Formats: sequence, structure tokens, C-alpha cells
Amino acid sequence: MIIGNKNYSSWSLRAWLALRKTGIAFAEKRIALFEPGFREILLAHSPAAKVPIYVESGFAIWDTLAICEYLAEKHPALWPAERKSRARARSISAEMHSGFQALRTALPMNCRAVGRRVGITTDIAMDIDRVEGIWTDCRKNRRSGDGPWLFGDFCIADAMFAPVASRFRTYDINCNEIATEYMQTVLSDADVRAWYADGVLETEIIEEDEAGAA
Ligand SMILES: N[C@@H](CCC(=O)N[C@@H](CS)C(=O)NCC(=O)O)C(=O)O
Repeated sequence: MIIGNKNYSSWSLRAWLALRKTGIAFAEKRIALFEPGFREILLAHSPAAKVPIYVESGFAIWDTLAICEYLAEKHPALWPAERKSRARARSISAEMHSGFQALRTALPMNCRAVGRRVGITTDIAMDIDRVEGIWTDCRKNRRSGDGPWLFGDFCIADAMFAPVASRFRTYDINCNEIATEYMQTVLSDADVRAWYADGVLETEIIEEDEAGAA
């Protein structure tokens, strides 16, 4: 699995987390984004020149949802077993993949940062409300296992929203009790913590992702 900086690369976290949850042993290759020559290194693996890229026996798959779907073909438990839950999980995963632009731009993932403050515009507030609504609705209506994830057992939708839990922590975004509990599930997960542990040790600074510093 080819990933970017663990501190900043939210798309990398998503695909990496889905892969970790399959239990497959895999090698990871980290490419420091925006360092001199990074694009050439990415191009050597994928014509899209973005991380994450999953390479299996020399065959590259890029773009987070495509990677997750590829993994789910071999590991169907990455989607909820129940059909309507699976459809809903796909809807919110696609919604995350294509939306939440205001939130993603203004509140970049920055795992090691806490106590950041950014101005919350109407667009950002709408995105935050929608995330809180998704988490609350899924947790109230879950029917795919008894676990603490969106649909009970972990699924790709949880991977898609994991970086948002990280962002809410960094920028002190308060949610209702159910959504806060879900955030805690994400942030206390052993795999997410392993990602964070590596991320905080990174030394690269991507200025545009250092939003809200005092
Ligand atoms: N739609 C892609 C987005 C991937 C993406 O934007 N990755 C960022 C890192 S989080 C990247 O590679 N940025 C480098 C660049 O834009 O040159 C996906 O879902 O994987």
C-alpha cells in the first residue's frame, strides 16, 4: 500500500485502515507529499499520481473507493452483510468521497495537532451537521453486528469517516453524545492509533494543512 504522510494524508488513512481490517499482511511504502520529486515517484506507480495506491502482484489500483471495493471483493465483510445496510454504507461512503468540500478544505487532517481553531462558515457548519447526522443515524439504526462502528461491525464507511473524527479532534468540533461516542470508537481503535503513532513522529510540515494554528 503506497501512502502519503501519515500526519496529513486523509485518503491514505482510509484505504490503509480498510486494508488493515482485512488482517492481510502487507508492506507499506510512504511517500512524503510535496517534497521535491514526489510526483515523479507517484507517477512510477500510478498515472493518477495521487496516494493511496494499492499494488498487488505488480498491478496498481488507485483512488480510495476503488481500492476499498477491490479489497471487499476478496473480503466481503468490509461491507455490511445486510443488503440495505450495505447500500446505505455505500451511499455515505460515496457522499464522503465526492463531498464535504468545505470541511475538507478548511479543516485539513493534521493528526498531531490539537487545539486548532478555524472560522466556521455556513458551508463548513452544514458539512459538520451532515457528518453528525450520518453518524447519529447510522448508530441509531445499525443492523449489521453489535460492534461500536457505524453499522455495528467495522466497514468501509468507517474507514471513509475516520479522518473526519481526526479533524473534529484537531479543531475541537463538538458533537452530540452519540456522534461523540462514535468519534471515540474511531480514535481509540488500535489500528487508527498505530497510524497516529507513526504520524506524530513525522517531521515534514505541509503549510497549507497547518490551519488554525495560534
Ligand atoms: N480521489 C482520490 C484523492 C487522492 C488524493 O487527493 N490524495 C492526496 C493525498 S491525501 C494526494 O495524493 N495529493 C498529492 C497531489 O495532489 O499532488 C482518492 O480517493 O484516493
